[in-house]
Amino acid sequence: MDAQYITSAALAEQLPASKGPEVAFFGRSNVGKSTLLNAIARHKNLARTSNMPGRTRMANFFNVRFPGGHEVTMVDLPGYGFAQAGAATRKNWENLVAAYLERTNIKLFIMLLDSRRTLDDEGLDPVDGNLLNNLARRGPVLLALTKSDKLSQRDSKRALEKTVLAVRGLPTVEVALVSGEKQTGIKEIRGMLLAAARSNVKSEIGPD
Ligand SMILES: Nc1nc2c(ncn2[C@@H]2O[C@H](COP(=O)(O)OP(=O)(O)OP(=O)(O)O)[C@@H](O)[C@H]2O)c(=O)[nH]1
Ligand SMILES: [Mg+2]
Repeated sequence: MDAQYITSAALAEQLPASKGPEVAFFGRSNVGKSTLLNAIARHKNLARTSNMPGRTRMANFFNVRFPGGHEVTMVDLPGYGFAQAGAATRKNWENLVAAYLERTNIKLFIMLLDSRRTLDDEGLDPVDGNLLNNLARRGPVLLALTKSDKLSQRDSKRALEKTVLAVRGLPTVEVALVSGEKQTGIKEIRGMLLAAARSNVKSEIGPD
């Protein structure tokens, strides 16, 4: 598959017009969104990664094209929950995300959570929980537990089990362990992207 940067939007008004199926990536600052996007695209630097939380303040759009021509857009939404972010930054995030969620061409939400957090905490914290509920109401969600390479096999299994329990009331949510570093779960996500890309194919039977 082939991936290419299209454009970025800092404000709702800058969002590009909907064009074909999209897969949207959500998650806290520093959770590993850009790293995951790069791993999916087999590209070292498609989406910029950094050690500085809050680096990506824009929604970034990337076009993915599979052999055979099916296409899907990956959308890297700005990270949330950055402790030092002020009220204005938070408001801007809310506006941008609310405008983005108006789109009807989103086939799948991929929400990232740090696998170590889900291991420590009792359930999801309210900020993550609210976003997950909101996304799960709108469509299928893959809850991706990131940086699983930082946990032992035993602990990552526990993190997965705890998270599955925490979301058992949400039928549209699926949970998986991922690691951009170790390529865990990446093949499966590529498969989901291809399914989203294919969903765009118009039925050959029916009125024209
Ligand atoms: N060990 C390990 N480190 C990771 C993984 N994914 C990301 N990281 C590290 O976590 C830090 C943040 O990663 P990013 O991909 O930039 O995170 P982000 O979610 O895009 O962050 P913002 O754009 O600021 O919202 C970087 O130092 C990455 O190298 C992973 O799977 N394993
Ligand atoms: Mg990023």
